[in-house]
Amino acid sequence: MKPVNVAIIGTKFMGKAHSNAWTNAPKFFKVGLKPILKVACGQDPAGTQEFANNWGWEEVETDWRKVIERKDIDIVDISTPTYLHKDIVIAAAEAGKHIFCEKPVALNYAEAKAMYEAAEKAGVVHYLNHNYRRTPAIAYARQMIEEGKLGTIYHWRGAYLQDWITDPNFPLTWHLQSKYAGAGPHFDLNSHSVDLARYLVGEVDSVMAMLKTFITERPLPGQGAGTFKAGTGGGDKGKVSVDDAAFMVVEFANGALGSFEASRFASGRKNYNFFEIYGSKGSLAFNLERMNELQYLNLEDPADSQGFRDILVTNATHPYVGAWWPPGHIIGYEHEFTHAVVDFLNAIEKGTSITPNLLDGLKGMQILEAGLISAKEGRRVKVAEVQ
Ligand code: SOE
Repeated sequence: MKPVNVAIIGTKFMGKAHSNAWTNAPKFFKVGLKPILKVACGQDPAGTQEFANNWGWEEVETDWRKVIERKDIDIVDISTPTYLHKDIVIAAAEAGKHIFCEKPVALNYAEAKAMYEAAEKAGVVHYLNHNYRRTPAIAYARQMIEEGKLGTIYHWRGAYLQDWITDPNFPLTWHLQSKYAGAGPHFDLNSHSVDLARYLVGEVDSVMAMLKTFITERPLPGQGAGTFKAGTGGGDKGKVSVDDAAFMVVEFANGALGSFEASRFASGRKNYNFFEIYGSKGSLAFNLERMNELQYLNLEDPADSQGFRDILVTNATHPYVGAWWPPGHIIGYEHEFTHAVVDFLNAIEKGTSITPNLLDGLKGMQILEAGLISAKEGRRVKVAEVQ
């Protein structure tokens, strides 16, 4: 296995998920390239050192520009909050590094366009981490759709629901400020659902959306824009500048209709990434909180015994599963990231591209930005209006 040096920028939730994936990919899958966890970069020196010790990164750095300048780095993994994506991606591309970038792609369409163009110009492999495409049940859903099992698709019904900010005293972290996050669940969660809808149904032609912020002011965080620690700002509050919930209805280019619900105010729903697809020959339903299962209804089954069946997507013949455990020994969230790293390393080795990438990010952002315009102006917006 030829070694490739990886630098990771960002050491929080996604930094951990990605570190785990870089470590596990060559252990479970046959890959031609061996990722070397070379350098971890974070803003806080002590925290970054602890992160590096725990996950096996050889060195630490606190300035991402110094990481990009290093000649020995082949891959830059961007696990930072959204507002840093554009500058890091463009700098990494110009330095000829392959790019593994977290979602949502950027703060807006213009940034996403600049990022995509820089990566294409540099000829590097670029990947945007909409990890759910690599859930085996979802990859299998795509296979079933390609085999024609659903026939003509009529409806996409998607929902991505969470509840982690229902407490009005939850602090004003970076996720709740548009200058850091771009938007609320409309970008954080709808970006995932839009990516899955594009993957499974097709391109979106027009959008109507409504966004809502329920809690408009929140306690200032104790320290730094990204901390989850409770507010200690002596009662000071700041303005929430993103949505708390974002609902959209869309028409796909192929004529199907779709709906998307994204919310951080759905009490009891932790990471409820759900969709149903209805077609002329059958239907599919998926919920991430039961991620090893795919529900399938076949309209060719006899009417009296017809109904949704639960497919346990854990056979060696299902996508990615053969590398893990015997049938029925289920897998989890973190495996999606490992699958992404495997496909990314294979793309670099073979000199091919991988999806979703920065072009998918750009196309997804075009749909999300059409949603923002629709919500603001109260009208149906053609996706192509966003340029
Ligand atoms: C927080 O809302 C979050 O971590 C998202 O940012 C991720 O993309 C999603 O996979 C889980 O929830």
